[in-house]
Amino acid sequence: MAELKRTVCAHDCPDQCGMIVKLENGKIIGVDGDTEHPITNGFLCGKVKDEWETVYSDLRVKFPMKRVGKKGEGRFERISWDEALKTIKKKFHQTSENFGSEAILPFSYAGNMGLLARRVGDRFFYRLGASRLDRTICSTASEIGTQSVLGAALSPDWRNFTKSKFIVVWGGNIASSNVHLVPFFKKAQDNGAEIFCIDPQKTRTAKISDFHVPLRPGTDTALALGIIREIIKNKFYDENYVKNFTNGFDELAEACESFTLQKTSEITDVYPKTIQKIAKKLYENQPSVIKIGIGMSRQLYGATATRTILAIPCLLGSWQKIGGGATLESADVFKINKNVASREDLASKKTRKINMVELGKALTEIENPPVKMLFVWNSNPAVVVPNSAKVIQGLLREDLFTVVHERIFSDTTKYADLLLPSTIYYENTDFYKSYGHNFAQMTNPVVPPQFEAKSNFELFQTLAKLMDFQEDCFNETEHDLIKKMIAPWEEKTFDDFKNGKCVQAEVPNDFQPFADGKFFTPSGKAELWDNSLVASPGYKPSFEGHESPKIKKFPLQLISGIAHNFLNTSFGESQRNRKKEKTVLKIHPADAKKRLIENGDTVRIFSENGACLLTAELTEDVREGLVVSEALFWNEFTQDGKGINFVTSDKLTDFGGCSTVHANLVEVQKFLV
Ligand SMILES: Nc1nc2c(c(=O)[nH]1)N[C@H]1C(S)=C(S)[C@@H](COP(=O)(O)OP(=O)(O)OC[C@H]3O[C@@H](n4cnc5c(=O)[nH]c(N)nc54)[C@H](O)[C@@H]3O)O[C@H]1N2
Ligand SMILES: Nc1nc2c(c(=O)[nH]1)N[C@H]1C(S)=C(S)[C@@H](COP(=O)(O)OP(=O)(O)OC[C@H]3O[C@@H](n4cnc5c(=O)[nH]c(N)nc54)[C@H](O)[C@@H]3O)O[C@H]1N2
Ligand code: SF4
Ligand SMILES: [Mo]
Repeated sequence: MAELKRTVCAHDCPDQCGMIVKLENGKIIGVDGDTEHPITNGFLCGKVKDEWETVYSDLRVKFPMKRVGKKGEGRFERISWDEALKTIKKKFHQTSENFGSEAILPFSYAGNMGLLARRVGDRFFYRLGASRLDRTICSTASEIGTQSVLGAALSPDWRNFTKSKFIVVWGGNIASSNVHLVPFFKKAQDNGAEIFCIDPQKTRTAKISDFHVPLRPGTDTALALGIIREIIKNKFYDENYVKNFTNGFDELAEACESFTLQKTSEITDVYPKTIQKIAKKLYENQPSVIKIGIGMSRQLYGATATRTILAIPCLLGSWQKIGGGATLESADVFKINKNVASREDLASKKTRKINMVELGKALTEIENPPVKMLFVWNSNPAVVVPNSAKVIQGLLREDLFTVVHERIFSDTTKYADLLLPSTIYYENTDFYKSYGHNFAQMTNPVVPPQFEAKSNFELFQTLAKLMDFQEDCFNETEHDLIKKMIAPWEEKTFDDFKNGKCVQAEVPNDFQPFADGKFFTPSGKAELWDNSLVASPGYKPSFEGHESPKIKKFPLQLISGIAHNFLNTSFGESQRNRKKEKTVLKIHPADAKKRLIENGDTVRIFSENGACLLTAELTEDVREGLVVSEALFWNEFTQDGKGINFVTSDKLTDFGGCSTVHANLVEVQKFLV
């Protein structure tokens, strides 16, 4: 008899789908989208449909293991949990005694988005006195840009967008990265709304849009200022809203004054008429909404670009109509007490912070103390971190002791001295809040942990006991901690979550943040210009852009946006998914011709930083001067063992210390064997 159970897709995806899992004799036999989840609406993306098979497969790390081969070879021998834990304890003590506890570096990101899975490691490492990790690889530029204008990351309910009349998708490839937002936009389109897509490449999203605006990478601030100038010049802005609910209008008006249609067009390569058209449609076809991608902010001035774009709905007052405004992230709609999980108060001193984007440098350059022990979970740094050559050089160090807690054998596990088996989300109790929509959900295990796997939660509670940490929190169960985290909810309690159904944040169905003009900045107003968090929204040419002196030597701009059939590196383990993706470099035929490159040729792409081999795909989907390689193929499955992050740099954004994986000047040449 088949049995149905609920769970949540734990991948790092804003859709955070509710899932219905089908079991027979206690074993998973299939999954589907939850029809009762208003955003999932009964369908899952193609990536996740077969992922449950991994639960029972040999791709999994099933038991604790120790390295028997050379670092990087990936040869291991099974050991007991008891032996693994004793080794870890000894290494923690030895490292702390010989080099100080800051020689230990925790490294994790978002392999599993459960709040417990992501956060419980923090309390353990605070208590241990380890170095801290600044988790900046994805969205810190976008977040700081948002905070500076709005003071909170809030989104209108996605269902409102069926009522939108004009939609701009700005620097986000939602047809791949946010597939459950698309049906709401499509419905609007069916009702007559137009979708404009502002993206240097003709993505899947551009192809389902009515109009594609292929601007030059890194010039969004200039484009936004050009649009703002049109809005102000033509008095398209909402005078009342601006007067009552915003600060900095005069300064913004002055700053955009020089961004004439002509100048904006020269910088962005967008026709003056298109700039006028966007401004006019945003004003006339209200409710108008701008969907801002996170990807776009991984340019050198990504925080400034995000904040400048966000000034537009504040000028138009477009938040006021259902389906208007902007949508980026929704994290602040949930009243969650994260501190009870992270527990910074357990740290006896403030230890140094290491930016995760600079892992390569941290492992090869820093002293006092050098990193001697690396503890990785929930992440695949051998692939996801830019400047891979440095990262791998560090991971190969004989004097570095690396522990990796993973669900599958990955590129990173190859460098582990000690490998620990992690559960897969079907096996966990956890709590999930979307970062895109307004629903949260708790999960109960669908099946028990398979083999000898431990969840992140269980691992860190076990390690705390091993290290004799006496604080009460290390005896908490998952339910104890979830109850504490959701305590600030006013109307909902643990009982509302425990059956695993999705629960809406405490906002109405047709939630429109900022409709009432209430912003969450210190002044309570939308800050169009304030520079206390992010410098004033002025355009600066990017050192990795078309106005850089470097362009002579490296004339092409590389973007390595997301792949449709992977989720970062997840699903790269699946042959089925790998077959659907290609390790190609998309290049415009004119750029290929100049380099005597033909379709299907092996090419070498290189930057100041490093190089890798890809197969050329000649296509007009990328503009001249742009090349695109979709991320993130595992190093193992590339032609030369090098993924695209061997080319990208560890430069950081203007604010937020975020990665700049979409900002790279490169050159490409035919590879002759
Ligand atoms: N299928 C799939 N879905 C995913 C992921 C995945 O790997 N695969 N990853 C998940 C994660 S972790 C995240 S953070 C999100 C990311 O979701 P997105 O933000 O949609 O992803 P990106 O592809 O990084 O960037 C979006 C677009 O920005 C464009 N872009 C780059 N530079 C610029 C620029 O200067 N200006 C403008 N206007 N556009 C620019 C790129 O061409 C790209 O099409 O997706 C999540 N969903
Ligand atoms: N060039 C380039 N680089 C990029 C990007 C890009 O667009 N271009 N995107 C960047 C972005 S947006 C992000 S968010 C990062 C993503 O960086 P990561 O978060 O590191 O990437 P993932 O591949 O999502 O997940 C990492 C690993 O977590 C493991 N995992 C899953 N569940 C669990 C669990 O419960 N416990 C443990 N211990 N492990 C688990 C998975 O098996 C997987 O190997 O990459 C960044 N790197
Ligand atoms: S990866 Fe995203 S779209 Fe796919 S099932 Fe998971 S949450 Fe849904
Ligand atoms: Mo991300």
